[in-house]
Amino acid sequence: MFHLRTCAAKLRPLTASQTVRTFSQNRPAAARTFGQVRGYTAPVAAEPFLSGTSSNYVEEMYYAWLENPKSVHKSWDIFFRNTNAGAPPGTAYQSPLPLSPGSLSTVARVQPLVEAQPNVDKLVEDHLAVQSLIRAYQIRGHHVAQLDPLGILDADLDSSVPADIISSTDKLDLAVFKERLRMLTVGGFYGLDESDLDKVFHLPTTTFIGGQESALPLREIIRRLEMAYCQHIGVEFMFINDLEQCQWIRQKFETPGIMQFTNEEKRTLLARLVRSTRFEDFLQRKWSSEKRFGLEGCEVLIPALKTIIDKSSENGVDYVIMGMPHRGRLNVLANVIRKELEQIFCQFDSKLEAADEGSGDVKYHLGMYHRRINRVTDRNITLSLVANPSHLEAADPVVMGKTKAEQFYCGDTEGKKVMSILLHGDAAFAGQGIVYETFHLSDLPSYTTHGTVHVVVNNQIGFTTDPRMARSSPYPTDVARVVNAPIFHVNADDPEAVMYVCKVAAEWRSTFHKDVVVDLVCYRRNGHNEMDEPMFTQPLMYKQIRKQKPVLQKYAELLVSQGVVNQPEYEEEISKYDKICEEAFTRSKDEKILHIKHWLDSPWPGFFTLDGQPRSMTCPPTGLTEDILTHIGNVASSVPVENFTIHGGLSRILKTRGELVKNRTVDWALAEYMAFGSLLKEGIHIRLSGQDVERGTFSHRHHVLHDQNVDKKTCIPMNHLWPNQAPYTVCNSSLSEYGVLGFELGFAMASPNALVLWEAQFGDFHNTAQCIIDQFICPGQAKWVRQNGIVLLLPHGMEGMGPEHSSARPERFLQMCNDDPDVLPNLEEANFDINQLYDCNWIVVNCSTPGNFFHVLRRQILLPFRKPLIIFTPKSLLRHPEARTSFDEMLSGTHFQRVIPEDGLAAQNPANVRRLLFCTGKVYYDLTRERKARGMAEQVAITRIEQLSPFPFDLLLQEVRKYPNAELAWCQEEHKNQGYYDYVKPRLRTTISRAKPVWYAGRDPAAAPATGNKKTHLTELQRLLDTAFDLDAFKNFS
Ligand SMILES: Cc1ncc(C[n+]2csc(CCOP(=O)(O)OP(=O)(O)O)c2C)c(N)n1
Ligand SMILES: [Mg+2]
Repeated sequence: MFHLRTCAAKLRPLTASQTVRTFSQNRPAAARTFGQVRGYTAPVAAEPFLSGTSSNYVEEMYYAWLENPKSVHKSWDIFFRNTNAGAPPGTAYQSPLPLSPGSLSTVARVQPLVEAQPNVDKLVEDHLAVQSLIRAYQIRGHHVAQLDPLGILDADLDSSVPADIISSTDKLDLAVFKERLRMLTVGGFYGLDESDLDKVFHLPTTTFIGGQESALPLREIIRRLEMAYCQHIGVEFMFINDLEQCQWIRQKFETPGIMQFTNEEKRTLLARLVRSTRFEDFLQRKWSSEKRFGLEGCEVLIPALKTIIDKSSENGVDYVIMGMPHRGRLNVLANVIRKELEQIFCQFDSKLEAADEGSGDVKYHLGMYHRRINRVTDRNITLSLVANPSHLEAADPVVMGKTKAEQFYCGDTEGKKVMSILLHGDAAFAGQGIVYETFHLSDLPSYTTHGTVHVVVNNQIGFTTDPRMARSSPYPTDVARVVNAPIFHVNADDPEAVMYVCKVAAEWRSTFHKDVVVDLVCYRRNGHNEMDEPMFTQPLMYKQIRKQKPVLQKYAELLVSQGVVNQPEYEEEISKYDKICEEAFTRSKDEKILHIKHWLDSPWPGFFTLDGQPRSMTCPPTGLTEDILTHIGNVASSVPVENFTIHGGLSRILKTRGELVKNRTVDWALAEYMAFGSLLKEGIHIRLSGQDVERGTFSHRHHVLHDQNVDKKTCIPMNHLWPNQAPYTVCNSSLSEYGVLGFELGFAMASPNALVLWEAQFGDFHNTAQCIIDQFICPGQAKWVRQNGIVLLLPHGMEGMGPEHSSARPERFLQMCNDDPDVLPNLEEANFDINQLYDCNWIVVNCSTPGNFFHVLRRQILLPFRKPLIIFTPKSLLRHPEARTSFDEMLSGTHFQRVIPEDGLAAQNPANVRRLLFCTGKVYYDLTRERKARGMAEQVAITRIEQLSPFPFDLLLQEVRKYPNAELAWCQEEHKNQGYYDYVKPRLRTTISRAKPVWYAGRDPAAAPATGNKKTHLTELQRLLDTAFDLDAFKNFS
């Protein structure tokens, strides 16, 4: 009786047809399940015809019925159906039919009770409850997983405990499982009670906890969910909007027994932990007072990265580009990228001199590039760690851009061969907005790298700041949810759990080509650096840390206890690596000089000579033949021949372009077209990126034509210029400056044979990308001996549009130029102009003509080296009728003019010239208009400085000498404390050996870049023009 009722209770939630299918396939499993519930104690004495001795018989009947309901007598069939459907005790049984053929009423009497079953509601409710319970674990299980090796914060700042799956905050106490079970059931959240624990429930298709079984007792369901979601791995993924992806993850974490490692794998893991741990120990022993930002407390990072790389290599990746902050960087260089140890150790020697040009950087910022065989997969693998500044997370978009470029150059359109891994600190990952900007690039067609694996060294502290004061989100990784990236939190003191999530992360990336995050919840054994005292600020945490056994020791003990290794083998592994370190240390003493070049993250093979020098120190002329100019001009003014409806307004613009070509002239847009189109012909890839660049903020460019009737039907004529031309990429970016400029800088790092341009919507917006400019573009070569030819197009000009859209802040770029204002260089030197360019940290220009803009873009590629190029570009000049250039100034033999000298009446009779005005950019047109209006063409000469930096001392000296009787003045439309004045004035004075004053005609100093009042703007302009042409203006100052 007792036992049978157990059967009935267990059967209840299943329908006969379902059980037949499942149980007949898995008879042994079913039998095992059956056995587990024998102890069930529900009151079941209600079936009058059953006794304890008949239970075996009933059980047999039951199995037979499961196999085939027709194989048992009809009365048994009805009985099992009824009990299965939840018939209350005593009602499931109905007497067999009489032997004589029955009347109709008899037949009616033996109809199964199922349809009329009163407990159907309960049955459905229980089933739904179990499904909800499973879902609750999938969604919130990570909140109760044991993630924190210290058992203090548990990585999850959301202190509320999910009412449906947890009862205690003491997550390290294994007894919690029992307690949770009790809370779940007794008065629990889902209306289940303790008596339901041994009932068997059919599992939904959205779980894999059943393994081969499709039904399990509730107790086992909960146990398995606990195993999958509440141990050392916390999986956050249920926010992902894609069912297939969710199923994939569930399968990876729920399938019973899926987390298995061979002994070989365990030994490899131990060996990697040995290296990681002993490397830091070695540095600590040798240089105990040096900052190295050691990995102690997260030693598992090294095997974690190696696992990601191994698995990715196995899946076809042969180039991994990495970016990481300070923490554990030396260890990664040594043990992941395999930089020679002596090269690392000699960085600690303060007596070594630097061998290369440049000022260098501290050892924990340097990059690296290395090609080797992956020992696990036996495949070639190239690893590159991008050099980075101190600014945390700033390298993220740079790594992405470099990855995109490497994918582009090897035709890897799906990211199967090249991938990136980004490492983060917990505080920085949560705090820095650039992380968010970078995530938003991850799925954009022209920016995607088809998935990045993010690894967070979550030591639960940022310098001295507790996470509770450092972020508002429960986890430091919540930012990744925005792109539906799964997040695997893992207790870093469980190396096997870490290895498992790293494998899954790599598989995820190679399956779905989307970002994924591994959150290594660990601790920081020392202070922020090795000199810091952490007890000042985190006393309790550090008391716990002092008690914490190192992970290597814990894991070694585990493997010894499992018999996977023995103690001598383990000790041998340690002394082997210690010996390697000692030998390298001895060799490092032979190093006489430091070579920063050894730390280059992006070599450009073939571009330089073998010893890293430019192949020449000349630059060919940048002009083109008339045919080429005409051909590009024609294409630039064309529309697709067939089936393409172009906007009427645009066709007028293109027609006007056609007219310009016919007249052999170019405006700004056409000049840019000519430069791009010709470089594409020469095999140079061009990539123009930024907000709204396809059309151009000022609607002048129109590089992408849109069919007016068909969505997404576009044409990029630039890509149809020449047979076998290089591809042209023009892409509207997300509304980000920091992220996108960083990305383009990274793209430009990969190859010298591409013109990579970033255009700001208005020049001043570059200030939200200041970190990329200050930390990478300006000093990049000096710090990391790495050249970069990125071009910044910064719309600039005082046009009465208010303070925000006027200034690209030229003063900032000029202030950061490395040429000496007080020293006149040797102007007689051969190739003075090229040498000057070679020595500068970046080139700053403000072109006043389209033709010069064309030349400077082409020069950027024809130079035998690469320097960043900052161009202040015009707004109103884009359509100014005088801002045109004839083909004649762009033909073969012509070149970029660093200075455009006066060529009017004043130049014909220079001795009569009373004033030589120097200026740059658009104000030139205001000045010439005013000069004309005042009839002063003979008295005032106007010379344009087109290349501000490096400063064209040579050409300007010629200009000054030409006008011996002229006083000199610098004229700018910007305010005096802004613009170019502070840069130009001392250099002009140096040019003339301080023989004359250099006067100023321009706006007064101001806090804002421009007035918001149109009238004031015009008054200021008139005033500066008055000063420029008032020949007595400076009399009283002389
Ligand atoms: C953008 C930026 N702001 C501030 C700092 C100064 N700083 C250096 S390390 C650090 C704490 C970083 O904490 P976390 O990201 O958790 O990395 P951890 O040092 O703990 O590995 C801070 C604030 C910096 N390097 N970069
Ligand atoms: Mg931290």
